[in-house]
Amino acid sequence: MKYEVVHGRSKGFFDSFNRRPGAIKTNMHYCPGCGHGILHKLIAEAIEDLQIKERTVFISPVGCSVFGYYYFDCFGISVPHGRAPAVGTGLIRSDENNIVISYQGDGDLGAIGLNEFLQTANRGENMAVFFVNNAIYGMTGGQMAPTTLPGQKTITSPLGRSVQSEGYPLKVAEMVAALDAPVYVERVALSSGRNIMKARAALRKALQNTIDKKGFSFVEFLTGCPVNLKKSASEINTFIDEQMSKYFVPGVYKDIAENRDPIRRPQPVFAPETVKQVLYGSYTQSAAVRDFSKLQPFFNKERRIKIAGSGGQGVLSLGYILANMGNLRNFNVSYLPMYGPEMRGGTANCSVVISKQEISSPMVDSNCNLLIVLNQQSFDKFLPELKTNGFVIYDSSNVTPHDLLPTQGAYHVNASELARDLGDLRYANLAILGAVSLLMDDYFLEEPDKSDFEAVVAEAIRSCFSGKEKLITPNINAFYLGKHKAQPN
Ligand SMILES: Cc1ncc(C[n+]2csc(CCOP(=O)(O)OP(=O)(O)O)c2C)c(N)n1
Ligand code: SF4
Ligand SMILES: [Mg+2]
Repeated sequence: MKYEVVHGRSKGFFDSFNRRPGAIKTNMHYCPGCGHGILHKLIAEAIEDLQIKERTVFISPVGCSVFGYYYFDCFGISVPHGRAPAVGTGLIRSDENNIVISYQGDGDLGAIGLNEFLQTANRGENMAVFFVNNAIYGMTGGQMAPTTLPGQKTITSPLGRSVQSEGYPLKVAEMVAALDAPVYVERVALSSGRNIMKARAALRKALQNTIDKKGFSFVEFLTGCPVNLKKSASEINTFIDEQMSKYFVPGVYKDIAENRDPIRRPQPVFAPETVKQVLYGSYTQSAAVRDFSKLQPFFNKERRIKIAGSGGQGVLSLGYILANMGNLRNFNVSYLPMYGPEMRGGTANCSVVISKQEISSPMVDSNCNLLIVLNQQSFDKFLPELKTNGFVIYDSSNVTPHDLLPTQGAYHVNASELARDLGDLRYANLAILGAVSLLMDDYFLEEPDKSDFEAVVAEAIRSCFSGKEKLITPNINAFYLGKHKAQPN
C-alpha cells in the first residue's frame, strides 16, 4: 500500500490548543519521544478521515494523557482514574450513535480500572478502547505498572520487577481476547514507521467497528516513556521492539466483527406507575384515597429529619418507619442511613426527607427541621444543624439538653427506660415516635388527621415488621406508651 506523507497538524486536532493554560497554545505537553503524541496524531487523523468528529467522545483518563481534551476537536470528557469504560458505557447506552473512545494507560486500565474494563468488555459495549502500554506509571514519575517487564527497574522496583513477589506482567490483549463478547483485539507497537502504520490501520478498524455498531474493540499500543525509562527516543524504539514486543507479542488476537450483527439493545422501559405498583402494590390504592385530608404546615413544608443515637437503639429502623409512613400517604420520601464503624457501638444516624415536592437531596444537615436524638453525643453533635425554628425530640433517659434557642421547640420522653421496662432496648425508637406523634397533635394536625397519623404509624410498623409478626404488637404498644409519657419542655 502506498502512503502519502502529510506534514502539519491533522484537522482532527484543534487549530490552537486554547484549553491549555500558559502562553504556548500550539504544542502538546508530552515529553519528546512519548508514545502518546504519536498515538494522538493517528487518532485525530482517523476521526477526521472517518468523518465522525461531530459524534465522537474522547474519554481522557488519569495519567499523562489526562489532558487529551486539550487537543482533539471532538467532544471530550475527563474521568476519574480507571472509570473510562463505565463512563463510556453510560455514553453509549444513552445514545447509540455516540462514537466512544476510551483511552487508557496501563496503570489506569490494568490496575485501578481492571474490573470495570473487563466487565465492559464482557458486556460487549460498543466502544473502542485504546490501551497505552508504556510499561510504567508515567505521570506519577515512574512507578511499577501491571505491565512492567520482569527485571525492569522502576522507582518502586529498584532491583527490577520480581515475578516471585510482584507476579507476571499482565497480558491484557490475550486476556480480553478470551472473552466471548469483544469483536476485535489487536496489539501493535508504536516504534518503527512500519509498525506505526500497522497501528494506524488497527485503530481505524476499531473505530469502523464502532461506527458499524459491532461491539467492543480493543487495541493495545506498545509505547515508550523515554523520560521515566531514562532512554532517548531511539533507545525507546529499541526497547519496544526488542524487549516489550518479546513479552507482549504484537498481532491480531481476535477479529470476528464480520460475523457479528450490529448491536441492538432492548430499549429500557420506565413506567413509574408500574414500578410503584410492583414496589408498593398493596398500599398504593388505599394511600390514594387516604392522603392527609387537611394538611397542616408540618407536612405541607418539606420535613428534613435527622435521627441519631447509638448502634442498637433502633435509629435506622425509626428512620425507615418514618420514611414508610410518608410513602404510605403519598409523599415523596428519601431515607439515607449512615453505616460505618458506628454500627459497633458508636453513634448511628440517618436522614429522612418527607416532601410534597420532588426531593433534591436526601442528605439532611444544616437544613434539619426535626432532630430526633437518643444519646447525648448525638444531641451535642447535631443540635448545631437544627434550624432556628426547628424541633428536637430527645430521649430524656440519656440526654440532658442545652443551648436550645428560644425559637426551637423540644419534646422529650424517657424512651430507653420505657423500652427496658418493656423488655428490650430496641423498643426505644417507637417510644420516641410516640413523642413525634404528640408534637404533631400539638402543633400540626387537625382532628381527622390526628387519628390518621396513628393509623399510619401502625401500618408502617406492620409493613416494616412483616414476616416478624411477634414484634408488631409490642412495637405498637411502645409507640402509645411513648406518646402517653412524652412531654413538651
Ligand atoms: C484515584 C486515584 N488514585 C491514584 C492517582 C494517582 N495517579 C495519577 S496518574 C497514575 C498512574 C497513571 O499511569 P498510567 O495509567 O500507566 O498512565 P501513563 O501516565 O503512564 O500514561 C496514578 C496512580 C489518581 N490520580 N487518582
Ligand atoms: S512521562 Fe512518559 S508517558 Fe508521560 S508524557 Fe513523558 S514520556 Fe510520555
Ligand atoms: Mg503507563
